Amino acid sequence: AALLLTGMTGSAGRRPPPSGTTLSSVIPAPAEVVPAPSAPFELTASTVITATGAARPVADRLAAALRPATGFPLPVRAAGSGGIDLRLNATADPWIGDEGYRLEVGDAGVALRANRPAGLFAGVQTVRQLLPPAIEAMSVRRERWTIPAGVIRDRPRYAYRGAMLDLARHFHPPADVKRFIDEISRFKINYLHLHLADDQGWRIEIDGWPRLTTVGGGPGTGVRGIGGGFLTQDDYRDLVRYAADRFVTIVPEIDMPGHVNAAQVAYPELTCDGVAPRPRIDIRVGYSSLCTGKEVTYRFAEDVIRQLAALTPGPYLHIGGDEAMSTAHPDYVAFEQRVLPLVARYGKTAYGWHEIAAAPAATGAVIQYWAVTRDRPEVAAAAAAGAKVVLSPADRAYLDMQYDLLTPGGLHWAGTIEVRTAYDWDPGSWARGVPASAVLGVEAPLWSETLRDYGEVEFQAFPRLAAIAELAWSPWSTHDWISFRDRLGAYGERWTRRGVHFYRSPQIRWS
Ligand code: TNX
Repeated sequence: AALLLTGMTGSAGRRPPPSGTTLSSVIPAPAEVVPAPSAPFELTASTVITATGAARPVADRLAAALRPATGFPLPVRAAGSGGIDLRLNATADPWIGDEGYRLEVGDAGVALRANRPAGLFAGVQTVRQLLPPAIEAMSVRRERWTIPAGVIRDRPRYAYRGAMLDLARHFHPPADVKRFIDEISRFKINYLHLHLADDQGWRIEIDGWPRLTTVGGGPGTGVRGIGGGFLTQDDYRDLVRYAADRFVTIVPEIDMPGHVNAAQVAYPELTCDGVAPRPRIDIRVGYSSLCTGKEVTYRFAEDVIRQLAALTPGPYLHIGGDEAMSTAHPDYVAFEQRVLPLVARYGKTAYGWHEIAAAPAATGAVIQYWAVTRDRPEVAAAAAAGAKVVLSPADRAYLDMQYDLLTPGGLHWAGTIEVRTAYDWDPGSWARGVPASAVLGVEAPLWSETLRDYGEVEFQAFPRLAAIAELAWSPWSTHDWISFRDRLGAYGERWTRRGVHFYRSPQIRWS
């Protein structure tokens, strides 16, 4: 089947790959890698990229990614040979599914095959990592642009591979969210959860409730004028489109019934006594609650859910539910029993932090497990009754935890999380009583109490997000700290070339 491997003799000795990049250098680790002992493929000034139909936009994106550093024209054509060929439905390989791909590289060409465009996009991310790190340069570099020969067959372990950005505690403008989408999509992350409202700020325009953003779009936990802002619904639609072009689905979250102080400052009728609380800029949690006995609460919740559902092409709508310490337990359960079904009424699957497992209606929901303990019997019970679980244990997956007590940003209430701690755990067997079959995926949340600018977002997210992405994509059989550590060390140069402000963990030998 190795159709493209024509150069088995001769040239291999004279034309070694110029970088240390091998077929096994990729993050997240592919499911199957079979290197070939032949010469690599070499991208040249005459290389053509070929694709038709729905493969075409993915091919265009690949060409655009490879042009700046190579300086080659890399035209995208319907037909041709000897170049990089992207094709859909050309393999009768159900194993790769909707998001997997098959990549074959020989000195005579590169063939990327998938069943769906999402699979081609994933394969393109692999191709980019197989080229020398200089491919990330913004201007032309002289380099041997080789791709090591062999075959990769790949598909994700989990359907849900997520990152979360908290826009409430500090607002981050759409341009920064887009840069974040660019970075996460390279690691085959396919969901971006946006935490759009909290005690300190409300960041998404809602028709009929204008004060949510005009009053609630303030500084959050920011100081000296930073931290404020909000997304109009048009901004939001534009982000949804931008993400979709990179096969990332946005998951909106409005946190209820706790974490609502900003909404109550704007609309005092959402409190039980009708008195507006003071705006909050501190980082405490657990003090606010919607008034679960008032009908206006449910009109508010329904307006928000209906509008977010209409803005969301993806399947999930997150309604928070965490740390409702100021809501009496029976009121909390009653609230969730009314609000969880509202999400379904507007055509979405409800998604919430693991506390929602206390409500019987959560059996139809996705539950986000953030506990630092591995024992949450109520989550196990909900999973047994049909709920799906996304793993985000705070002591492993929280990107806002400090790396160690000396690193500048972040908090440490769930401990410190060095790269190895973020990497060395198995989401498939983490939460006791939650069977592997109930695990929908893994998400790395980035809360933003301390994040004043995008550089600080990058510093908290990278390199740990690469570790979480590998847990979410790669089969457990590939899990290997030494291998990951070495691949990550080599990846560092790519972040450096892109100007990504990542944490140079002392656990890693950076290139
Ligand atoms: C807890 S964990 C929160 C957030 C904070 C975060 C800070 C969870 C679901 N809620 O409100 O931002 O800790 O690490």
